[in-house]
Amino acid sequence: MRLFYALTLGPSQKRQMAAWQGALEPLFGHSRRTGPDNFHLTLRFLGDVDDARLESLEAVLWRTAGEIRPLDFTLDRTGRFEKRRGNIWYAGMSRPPEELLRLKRRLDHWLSRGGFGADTMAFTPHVTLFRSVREEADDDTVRRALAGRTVEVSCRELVLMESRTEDGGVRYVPWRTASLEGS
Ligand code: 3AM
Repeated sequence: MRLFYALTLGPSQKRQMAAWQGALEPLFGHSRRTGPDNFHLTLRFLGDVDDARLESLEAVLWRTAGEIRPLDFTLDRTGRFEKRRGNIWYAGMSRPPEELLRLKRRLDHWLSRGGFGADTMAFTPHVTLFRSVREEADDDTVRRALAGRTVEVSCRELVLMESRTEDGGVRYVPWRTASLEGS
């Protein structure tokens, strides 16, 4: 099973992300939008996992969620990751809350204790909007198109998500979900 840990967005936040895509799409050449149900914030990508390790990953989910309080963040900017086959554009945050950074640290801690190693990638909390962007507008044009929109997100759950390839597309489906219950 192909898995990753993530925070998910509610229906209203997903609609607002789709509105960001609507505002930005005319500025880009050919690109691929994240599907309306697939918006999420990845905390740690695992890749294909053997069945024998699923129980440990579930234990990491419960342990981490038990330590972290429900958290809020504001998506208030866009950013991009440069990729050879076309850039990724995302919604990001100017000020990631401390509890989100702590969540990432504790998740990595328990994964490392469980023998899954350290994360090799720097943590840039983001919600992907577009992939394979080859022609893009300059930052000012993008900012103007978004006209100061922000999206408030409240997270109450940590999700171990399955990435499924279906009919040529990818669908993200929660496999296990744990309430954030830290105090
Ligand atoms: O949160 P985003 O959409 O940026 O890009 C993939 C997606 O992240 C990322 O994991 C999330 C769910 O698929 N991903 C896919 N393959 C990856 C890899 N080999 C990867 N992240 C790191 N390494």
